[in-house]
Amino acid sequence: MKAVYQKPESLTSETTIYCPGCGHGIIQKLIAEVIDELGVRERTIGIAPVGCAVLSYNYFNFDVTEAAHGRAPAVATAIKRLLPSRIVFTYQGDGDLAAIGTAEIIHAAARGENFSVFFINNAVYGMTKGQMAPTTLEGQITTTTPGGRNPQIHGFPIRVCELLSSLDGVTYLERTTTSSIQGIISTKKAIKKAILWQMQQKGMSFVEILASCPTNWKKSPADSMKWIKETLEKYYPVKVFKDPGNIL
Ligand SMILES: Cc1ncc(C[n+]2csc(CCOP(=O)(O)OP(=O)(O)O)c2C)c(N)n1
Ligand code: SF4
Ligand SMILES: [Mg+2]
Repeated sequence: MKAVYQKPESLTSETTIYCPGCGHGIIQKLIAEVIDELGVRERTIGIAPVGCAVLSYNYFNFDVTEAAHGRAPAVATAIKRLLPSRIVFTYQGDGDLAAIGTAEIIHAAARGENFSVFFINNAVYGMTKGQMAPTTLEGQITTTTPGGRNPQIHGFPIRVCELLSSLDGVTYLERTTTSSIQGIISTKKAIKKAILWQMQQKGMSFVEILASCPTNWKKSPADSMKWIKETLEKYYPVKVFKDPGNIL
């Protein structure tokens, strides 16, 4: 019988801890499919974050190491410099990358480290029950901003791609979304481009992916997708900031 679907070899059979409708499950499957399609499973090393994706090493069927909160870019720097033939990526949430790990990512980007970053922006600290993240929108209600994020008190949300776009070390930079089938297809293309770009040793490849956290947003999975499209994408436009050209 013809198989119409198979679990990617780059995913284990482990059941994830992700809530129904969570963006992490979608994105990790896309990464696994890309690694399979490029035939690089045996030489891929992922760096897991602190956040809901902390147990990624149980889900990916290739080498994955853990890093202290926000320090994945430092770990990736060391691994890639010591083992340049490996495919190395960090997988980081907004709390991990844009709060506690801000200095790490900016300096790794400025140095033009030759690894890929998958930045999962769900606008909250998911794992710790939905506190305000640097990417939480103005007016967004979280457990630490019960009256809505107020820039006068909490500052303005950080647009990470726009911030990194001024750094010459980042040579491929794109923001994608998971709010629709088309968005998910584009996200997979961006993940593939990032890995291919790394293989050409052209500097840091960085993909920000807008993703859902239905549990902490207190929305159904379907309403979460709608909220990404109608609200999150307004502040964080889906866009190619630095284009490596047609490398797929
Ligand atoms: C040094 C340190 N500080 C704080 C924490 C608590 N902590 C765990 S996960 C997390 C935030 C995770 O948010 P994010 O990176 O956005 O990931 P998500 O769960 O949303 O995917 C924090 C603050 C920690 N584990 N270690
Ligand atoms: S809390 Fe949010 S980010 Fe964490 S697994 Fe659940 S839906 Fe995903
Ligand atoms: Mg988050």
